[in-house]
Amino acid sequence: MTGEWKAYCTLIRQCIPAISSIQKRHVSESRSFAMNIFRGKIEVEQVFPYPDVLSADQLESLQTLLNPTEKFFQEVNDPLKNDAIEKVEDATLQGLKDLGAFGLQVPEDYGGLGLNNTQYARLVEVVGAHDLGVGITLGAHQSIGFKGILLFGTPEQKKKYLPKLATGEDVAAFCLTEPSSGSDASSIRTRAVPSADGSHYILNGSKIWISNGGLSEIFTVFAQVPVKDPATGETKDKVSAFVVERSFGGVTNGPPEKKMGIKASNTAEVYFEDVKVPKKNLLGEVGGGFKVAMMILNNGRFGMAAVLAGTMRACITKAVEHASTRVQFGHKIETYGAIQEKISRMAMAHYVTESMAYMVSANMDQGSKEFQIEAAISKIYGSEAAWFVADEAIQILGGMGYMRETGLEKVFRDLRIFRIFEGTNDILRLFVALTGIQYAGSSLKELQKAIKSPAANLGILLDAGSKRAKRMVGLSSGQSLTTFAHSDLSDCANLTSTAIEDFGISVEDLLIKYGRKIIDEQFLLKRLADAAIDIYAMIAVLSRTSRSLELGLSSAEHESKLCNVFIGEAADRIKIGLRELTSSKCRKNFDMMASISKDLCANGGLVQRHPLDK
Ligand code: MYA
Repeated sequence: MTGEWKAYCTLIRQCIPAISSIQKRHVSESRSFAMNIFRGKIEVEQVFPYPDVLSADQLESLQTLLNPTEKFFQEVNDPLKNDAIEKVEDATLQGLKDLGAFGLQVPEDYGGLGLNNTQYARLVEVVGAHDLGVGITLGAHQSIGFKGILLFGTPEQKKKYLPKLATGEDVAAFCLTEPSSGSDASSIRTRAVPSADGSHYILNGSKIWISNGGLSEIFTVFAQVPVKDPATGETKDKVSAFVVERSFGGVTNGPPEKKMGIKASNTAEVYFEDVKVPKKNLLGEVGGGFKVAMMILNNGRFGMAAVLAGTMRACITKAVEHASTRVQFGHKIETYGAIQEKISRMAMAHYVTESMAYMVSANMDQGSKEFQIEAAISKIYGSEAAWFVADEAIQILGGMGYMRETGLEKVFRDLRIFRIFEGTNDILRLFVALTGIQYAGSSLKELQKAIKSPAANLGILLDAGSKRAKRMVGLSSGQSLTTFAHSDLSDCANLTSTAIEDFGISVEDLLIKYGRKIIDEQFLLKRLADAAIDIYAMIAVLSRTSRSLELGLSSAEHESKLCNVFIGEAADRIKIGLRELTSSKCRKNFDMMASISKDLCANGGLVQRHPLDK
């Protein structure tokens, strides 16, 4: 053993108790690309080749839905009117129901359109291009409102509820958030206690900011339920999920909230007062409600990326239309570099979002169970990219962009919430970083076991040792994406491979340095998440562009330009971000920022004296 390798083994041994506590459960080998980059490993199964899941028949049936949906949004739906009256016009709502838009993923047997995730993504893109207020009405209903019944419902629950939900006769809502429980979802106070005869639960509590709260007949409600631990005999409250009907009695709602955007969608408080919920309306297992909530949210998040890809497409069309007709200083503004940079960056942001949305939806359709990091990344990236694109579109249109009639002003207001709901981007960044770190921690634990009995685990040790040794002398571990990517993109493939390797090393170093305490290092976790997001963006565009080149698509050359610029810049961003994880200058700044923030909070606002004050 070399001295450095010995030192490494010692470090691993020292930090194992800490790593064990991060890794709360056994994490089996994952096929998820995003999960594996935390181990510095390139797992291509879900990303190369770019997944193509739709059969010719599925594509054809999708097309037969796309045309009428597009026509409906162009001819019937009036987004500015919906926004002004703060509801979706009744005729529009009925039209959407007639189109089947309330039951896109409900199996045909229950009266829905039976679309898979990829088909759903393509249809909601159309909605996103026209009216996000309508999108939230439809999304809150099916993306989260009754998704629990689809995922976890018993055959009886499905039979009872899905047909009316699919037609839109019944509208659904997802009731998780409470006044004292937002991001900290497991801290809800709404409670359901079993009745004396055990036939039902009595539900009490209130939920806030519930999309469709004032329109719904069916609610997926999360509540604390006393659960006895069979091992200890101790009773503790655990979150459980229920399907609650308004008709049970005791369910009421507040008035529609006044919001910045998505005004056409209904948002209201929902109150549950001594609601008798039959036992058979439990969704999933007693005490298993937190996982039910998380799975519903995981399953819905890719839809946001898809819907927002549609929004970006529409914003870009408006911006390009203006740039190619508006003349200033004697030339069309599209000829100026300042505008060209904006348009190309908007196109890249859209390309990444679209590539992510369809990669995640395809992985889900292929039966992957591990897409939670990817789905969270697509939501974070999509919501920030759409904000950027709408902002730049307004900037390109100038004064015209600021006017309500152009439609961008509404889009901008509508978009703001996407960085907040379905998990704030801040909390999702922590989720991405910590979930990945937990997975990486499990591989270090394996290594520690191997160190204890080296003879039996020579393979693991040699592999880890040789990777480490190669890194120490500045050599790559040898994993490369060049064999998977199109040969025209080998530079991009190399940059992506290097980024993954550097990322894995950074995660390992952080784990060794901080152990369990990494959980409290949010300045670092944010940077780690940003790098993970960029890496997933890189792989999504690398894979998609490779496919376009392979197929000889007419847009392949253009896509190749998007891919090259995006990956080149992302690689630089990652280097900077990873350097910040170990930089003492950055550490000083993080500490100082923590202190600045404390000063403000203690002072109730800004601390410095006004420049005019003596
Ligand atoms: S709905 C409200 C949205 N609310 C949220 O998203 C809440 C955000 N908070 C959380 O997600 C959790 O509380 C966090 C964890 C992540 C902070 N997948 O100790 P823990 C497991 C699988 O870390 P906490 C809305 O906005 C974890 O591994 N598992 O938990 C409507 C652990 O397992 P184990 C997960 O610190 C908007 C256990 O849980 C996940 O308490 C309307 C405990 O973990 C996960 N994600 O918090 C939108 N997270 O014990 C409309 C945790 O086994 C939709 N775990 O180790 C529009 C869509 C557009 C479509 C348009 C259609 C037209």
